[in-house]
Amino acid sequence: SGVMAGKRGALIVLEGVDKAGKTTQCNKLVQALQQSGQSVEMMRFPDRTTIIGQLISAYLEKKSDLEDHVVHLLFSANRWEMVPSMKKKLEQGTTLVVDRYAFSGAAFTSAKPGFCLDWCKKPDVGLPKPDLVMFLQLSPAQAALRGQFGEERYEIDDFQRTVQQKFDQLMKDPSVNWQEIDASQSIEDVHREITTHSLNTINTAQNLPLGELWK
Ligand code: Z5A
Repeated sequence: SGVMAGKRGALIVLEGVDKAGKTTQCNKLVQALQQSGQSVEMMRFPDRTTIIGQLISAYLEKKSDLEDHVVHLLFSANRWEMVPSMKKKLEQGTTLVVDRYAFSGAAFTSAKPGFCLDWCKKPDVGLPKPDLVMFLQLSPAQAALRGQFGEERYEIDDFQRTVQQKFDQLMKDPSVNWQEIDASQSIEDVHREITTHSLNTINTAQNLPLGELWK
């Protein structure tokens, strides 16, 4: 932390149930931050472009079957493989806007029979800790108005309700900086709220060390 040391970027995560608008909002946030002169990049998990990501993608598209523990560990490995480049970018002052993270990992697997939330969190313990996690809150009825579920694995009404309950449990953890967002508002209103929270976070994070998740 010498006199010339630059300010680090912020790690900002968007989470939420299916069709809450995470991808829409990540794109808009990145654009807005770029226009305000910030160095910013978008990331998404799963990142389907890597070898591990391709295994996950085939599983989600039901082109392959994987044992439930195995796929959970692959989702986690898909995050860990990005950690060196994430840390480097953050240190260089680039803010990362991330579409889903370890919270989706824990919520989706623990919604399966025979899994507990605690086990599901373990492989992701120590990941770069987000400076802010915005949870886009949308009721199943409101989500239904945005169209049918797709064809991918997990896009089933009952399962999504259980996932929501797991997210509710995760949001009770005060060691994570959660911000709940009412995702039933218009795209522009949600965007305004998210941008305000993000700019505040970018300002406070630059003077704080990057944390370790769930540790
Ligand atoms: N998964 C896992 O199991 N473990 C893990 O560790 C991780 C993920 C990281 C694929 O993820 C699956 O992997 C996912 C979780 C699991 N399974 N499910 N379900 P993904 O990120 O590839 O999932 P996705 O299917 O791309 O995202 P999504 O949840 O379906 O969509 P979204 O990003 O939240 O929403 P969107 O695409 O921005 O918007 C949906 C539609 O609503 C679209 O037509 C928009 O134009 C519209 N929209 C958006 N905002 C609004 C508002 N405000 N009003 C009206 N309409 C709106």
